[in-house]
Amino acid sequence: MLTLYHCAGARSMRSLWLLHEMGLSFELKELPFSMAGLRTPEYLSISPLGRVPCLVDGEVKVFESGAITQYLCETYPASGLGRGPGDPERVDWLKWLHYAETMAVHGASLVQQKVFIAREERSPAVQNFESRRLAKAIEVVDQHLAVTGQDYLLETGFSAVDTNVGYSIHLGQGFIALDRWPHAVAYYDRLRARPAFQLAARPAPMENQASS
Ligand SMILES: N[C@@H](CCC(=O)N[C@@H](CS)C(=O)NCC(=O)O)C(=O)O
Repeated sequence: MLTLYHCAGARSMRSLWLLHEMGLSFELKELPFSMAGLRTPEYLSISPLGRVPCLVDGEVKVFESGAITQYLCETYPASGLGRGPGDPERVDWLKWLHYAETMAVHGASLVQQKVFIAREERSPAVQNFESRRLAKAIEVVDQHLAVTGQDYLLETGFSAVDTNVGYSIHLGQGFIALDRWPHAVAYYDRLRARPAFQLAARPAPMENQASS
């Protein structure tokens, strides 16, 4: 049985979205997004920094959302959402998988700057800098889609890397209006229309919530 540790709206949404896209059955443990919720001895034994996501598959414990994407695609290949060694799209698949995190660090920094850090300690300079770097990162996706004319990141269509990059755009659009990038807007709309995205974006039902 697969178990995913998740906080609503966090990077674990990538893994939740992918699990739904793959049609795998899993148990969802939703944790409160707080020090108390994430730094319990039980959770730290699974995820050493006490962050989400973390996936447990029998004896296997995987943290890092990119690694979870790769693990799921390689261990449960039937969905066809991965691109393994030897596949002509392997390098592009890996590139976008890791690029997703390059994008997300700017969004995460903005979450800290605009939500978690005490008002008097927030820095307009850091907020400006991170916003500009996030904008550049979104522009790269927009330009890729414009030049290739593709609906998704890979030529052959939707794949797991769209869940990783798609989440980063989902996070980023909370801080930056996307309207200057029409191809990124169309891409985000396409992703949002997917039932699996909608399942991952909604709050977890009570019976799926972890007791800790
Ligand atoms: N690179 C990691 C980042 C994990 C991460 O920082 N997750 C955030 C949520 S988006 C978290 O758990 N934050 C809680 C904390 O830092 O205490 C991944 O992609 O899984």
